Amino acid sequence: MTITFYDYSMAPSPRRARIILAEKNIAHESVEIDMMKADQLSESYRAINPNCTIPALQLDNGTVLNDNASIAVYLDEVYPEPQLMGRTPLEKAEIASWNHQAESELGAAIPNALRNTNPHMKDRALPGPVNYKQIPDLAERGLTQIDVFMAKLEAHLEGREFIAAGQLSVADITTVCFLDFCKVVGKKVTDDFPNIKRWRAALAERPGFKL
Ligand SMILES: N[C@@H](CCC(=O)N[C@@H](CS)C(=O)NCC(=O)O)C(=O)O
Repeated sequence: MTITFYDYSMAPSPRRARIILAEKNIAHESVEIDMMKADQLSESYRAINPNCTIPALQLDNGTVLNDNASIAVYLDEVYPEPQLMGRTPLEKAEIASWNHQAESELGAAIPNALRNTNPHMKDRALPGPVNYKQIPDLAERGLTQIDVFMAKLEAHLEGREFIAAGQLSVADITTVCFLDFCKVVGKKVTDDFPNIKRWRAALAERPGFKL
């Protein structure tokens, strides 16, 4: 049995795991779960990942890891080169902190901005098996949060090649995936953010980030 990666090429969350698989050069098969056809809510995918979210990773022993948090931890332990979550306690702490900030401040802001007004996402304000009503005010707050995060990241990247611990890490991967996806809500990295542009351009040279 091989490792099977449940992916959706258009979405930012599976891209995070896709880049980790590429950076570590891990052999796997990919299965596309087409969100445009609501495949993530199908009975067959629900049996794999009851959270109805993408990504999921089925290991060669059949175990399914059903979110980025578990996939990143598992892959970094079992395929330690390159180490993407830090080696020393302080490196691990710094990377975890920035990964969390990227998820909770940027990653959460984009779906809030996207899903709370879009008529195609009526009652789908949050991913997952439960339907939630839209709250339009959250869309406005999400757009503001994106601006605030970009300003914080710009200041943080002054004089830094990577976001945390002086090395490529999941913090860079998470942040790139969500920053690139900001275009869906009309936000992009402008010339006002030279440090973010420099950091993003350097990462673009890595094959995994072209995926
Ligand atoms: N905590 C999850 C969140 C994943 C997530 O929200 N994925 C989105 C795609 S970017 C999804 O599956 N959405 C399903 C939906 O909108 O119904 C993780 O990062 O693994």
